[in-house]
Amino acid sequence: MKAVIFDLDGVIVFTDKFHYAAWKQMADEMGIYFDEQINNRLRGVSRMESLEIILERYEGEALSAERKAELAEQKNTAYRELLKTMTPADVTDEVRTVLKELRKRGYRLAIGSSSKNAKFILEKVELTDYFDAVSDGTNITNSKPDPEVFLKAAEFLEMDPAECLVVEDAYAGIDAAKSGGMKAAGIGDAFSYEKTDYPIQTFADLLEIMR
Ligand code: B16
Ligand code: MG
Repeated sequence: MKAVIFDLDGVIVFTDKFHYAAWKQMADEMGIYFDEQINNRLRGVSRMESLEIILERYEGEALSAERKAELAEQKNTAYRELLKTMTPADVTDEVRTVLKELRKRGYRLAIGSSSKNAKFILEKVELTDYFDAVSDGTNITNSKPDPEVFLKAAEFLEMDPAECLVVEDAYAGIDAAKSGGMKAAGIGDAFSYEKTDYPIQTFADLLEIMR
């Protein structure tokens, strides 16, 4: 393997608490039940698909496509306000050290995130320069478990998918990596997923895989 493609939320940073707070605000206003458990199902899932999951509990009149777009926009505005509070301290020393070491070893590094806010987050935590490429929600039409976001990342890096390791926390992300012909390391939730090639307990375990 010659390159590593990292998922962002749940691997490099932990923005799920902000997603939760922003969706919760929208759900409360709409009178929709929403809790942390439902929020877990939104991991790695696109914004509009996340909205559909939340709307499973909606009991009012059918919503038009325009209204749904409006709700997603309302959530994103609240979410971006929360993202503004992020600083370099939101990335652990372990993550920074491992990224630097992988680069030193000659690996090409990319981000493969479903988020349309990925570049904004990388700027806030001052990680932009650590990556050779960013593939995110702004350059794809199909989100995870479709492999598009990772295939694009490989393309941006000028690598063959078989030369890439994907690091993911979500089942949908592991599925995406595997159907794209890549190897997958699973952290957090994805640690115990049977499709994960390399279960990792901590980020630093990557240094054992990528020798
Ligand atoms: P946005 P990842 C994903 O990021 C999040 O895990 C998921 O909860 C979110 O809905 C999705 O990005 C879209 O985010 O609304 O910012 O475009 O894990 O793929 O880095
Ligand atoms: Mg994730």
